[in-house]
Amino acid sequence: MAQTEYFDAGHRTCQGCESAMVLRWVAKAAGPNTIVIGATGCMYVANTTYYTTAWALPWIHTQLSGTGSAVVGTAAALKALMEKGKLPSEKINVIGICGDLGCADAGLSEVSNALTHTKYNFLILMYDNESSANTDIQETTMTPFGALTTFSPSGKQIRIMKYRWKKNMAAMMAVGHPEIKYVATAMAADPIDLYNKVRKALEIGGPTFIHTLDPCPKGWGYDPKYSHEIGKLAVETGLWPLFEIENGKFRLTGTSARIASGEIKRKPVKEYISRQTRFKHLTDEDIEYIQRKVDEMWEKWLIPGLLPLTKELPYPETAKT
Ligand SMILES: Cc1ncc(C[n+]2csc(CCOP(=O)(O)OP(=O)(O)O)c2C)c(N)n1
Ligand code: SF4
Repeated sequence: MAQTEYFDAGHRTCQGCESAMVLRWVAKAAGPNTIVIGATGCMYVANTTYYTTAWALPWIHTQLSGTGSAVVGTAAALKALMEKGKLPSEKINVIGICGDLGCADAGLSEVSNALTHTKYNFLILMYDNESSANTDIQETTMTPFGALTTFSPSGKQIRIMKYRWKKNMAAMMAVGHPEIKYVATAMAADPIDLYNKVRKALEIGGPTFIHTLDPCPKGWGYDPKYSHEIGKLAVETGLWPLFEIENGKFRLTGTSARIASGEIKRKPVKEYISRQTRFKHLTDEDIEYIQRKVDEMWEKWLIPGLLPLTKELPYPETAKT
């Protein structure tokens, strides 16, 4: 594994920021022949303050929803310049990095469009701190059920403002783009798994997509020293299944694979939820609801984390007649 850091000291993310750790591992896995494209968000603002940057790689800033077009444009330009002999022919990684708002909400159409451009090679990495963190922890479609944000406070009349379930982004990208060769979920608390997935995504060719879950001490409300522990709990409780889909083949990885094989048991979701102040207003009943949803995903879904069709596929009554 490379010893050199390509995302180094000098950034201004909060102490314990797991998104920053994700970038560190992504940069390490990608190496020096890489162009990084980043959408506005914490990972732009904190990493490229005027005249300073933590990146030891060429870096492009794109507007909030522009990741998809910027990666396709960059990959296409590199390909054309190499074909015309204006650049030496070599492998240059193109990585687009966007937050959950910039990728799953504002930038979704561009990311989806980019993932259909099969003749260009690039990776889109969505770092998911489950909020629009840079603009002071606002709700996004990736904010989990019940979480407090500045847009979803808890009040006397309404306890839970974010009552909708988190969008299943990696699944959407995998199922919705049939030609994509690599889709994975990951987290910084399992860096080797993340490193290997980034390497695979960059080697396999064509557009690829990785979704990381990134604990954010500021938005989630815990002491920064627990970031890795909180990330691991998300996987151990089954809330965040780690998987990869390589050339259409699904495989759970790490702790999630051990849960699926029965080697280890899922921990109760309460162990994850009770550690974060964003869930402090939830009652036991609310937590039981979350537990039921997670149990359903593991026990009834065709593929945990991916295919929400239930195993007992209902046979339409009309088909019998
Ligand atoms: C079109 C547009 N709308 C709003 C903003 C303001 N804005 C800047 S960063 C940001 C939040 C981005 O959230 P996310 O993509 O989840 O990344 P994070 O801040 O969590 O790292 C917003 C709303 C903007 N820059 N451009
Ligand atoms: S607010 Fe959260 S995502 Fe943003 S820099 Fe701080 S810890 Fe990282």
